[in-house]
Amino acid sequence: MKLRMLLLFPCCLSIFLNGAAGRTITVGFAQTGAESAWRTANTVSIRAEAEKRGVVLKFSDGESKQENQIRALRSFITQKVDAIILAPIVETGWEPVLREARRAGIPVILESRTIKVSDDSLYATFIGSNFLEEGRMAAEWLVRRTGGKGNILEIQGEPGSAPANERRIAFAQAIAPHPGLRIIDAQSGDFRRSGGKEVMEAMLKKHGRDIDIVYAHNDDMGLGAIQAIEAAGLQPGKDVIIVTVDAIREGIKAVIDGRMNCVVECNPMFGPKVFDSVEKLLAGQAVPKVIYNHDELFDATNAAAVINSREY
Ligand code: GZL
Repeated sequence: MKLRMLLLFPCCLSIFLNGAAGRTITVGFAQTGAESAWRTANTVSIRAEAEKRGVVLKFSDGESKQENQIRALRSFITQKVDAIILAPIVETGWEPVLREARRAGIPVILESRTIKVSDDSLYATFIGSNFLEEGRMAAEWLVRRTGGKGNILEIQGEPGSAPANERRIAFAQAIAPHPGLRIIDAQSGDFRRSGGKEVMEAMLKKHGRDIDIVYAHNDDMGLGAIQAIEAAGLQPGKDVIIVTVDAIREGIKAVIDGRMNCVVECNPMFGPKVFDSVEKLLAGQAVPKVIYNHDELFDATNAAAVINSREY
């Protein structure tokens, strides 16, 4: 009877053959660290979904260092986990350890950041936002708001990370047709609130009132920049236009209060999508190479209407 049932339903057969039927699966999760409120929310979403699905999650905090993440992946391979989730801090340097995972037959799901590899079969899928689209959305909002004029300070994310690289590239491309909008300086704040504050303090000393606009690659750095702008006796949102990415609740609140002007969403709450992909892969089913989350944009016209419904 059982074999006939399995032959009738291939998906059951593949789950049975994969041994996933009824067995508790173990997943290794190499997180970047806890650099921002966005990251904290992302970790909460993935941990909660693992709990909900009865998955044993082995969590590693990379403390913002790639070598820690590579060490964690090697440990997961030794422990023979069923799947690996990786939030790659930077885009490059992953091929050797991903080849080891492939040799061990362990699928790797990238979440929240992409990588550059010569062979994209080294990972099963990327789940996260389209950072190029986010950079374009931020730039196009700014063009509309400023009429294409103003000096921009860019406060960038972690050097070498996909979101920092792509938010920079797409933003620059989108403002290029408007020569009145000029990036007069740029520096990394590492996606950290303290980094945004320190960069803003230094740039106010260097450029004074020549800075009309701040484009920060995430809300945390934008919120840090606000602290420095206010400490300098200026009004963020008025004397300096602030455009950021993430749309954490505190960022949307700053838009409502007029201290920031535009936040492009980058939703971190995709734990369910991650584990849907894990389950499909372990059942021998194909998953798309890229699974993009949908991102909105919030400014003074719509921030108040959405803040109470925000998950993070
Ligand atoms: C985006 C994510 C970025 C966020 C930052 O998917 O990797 O890293 O925009 C976070 O807030 O630190």
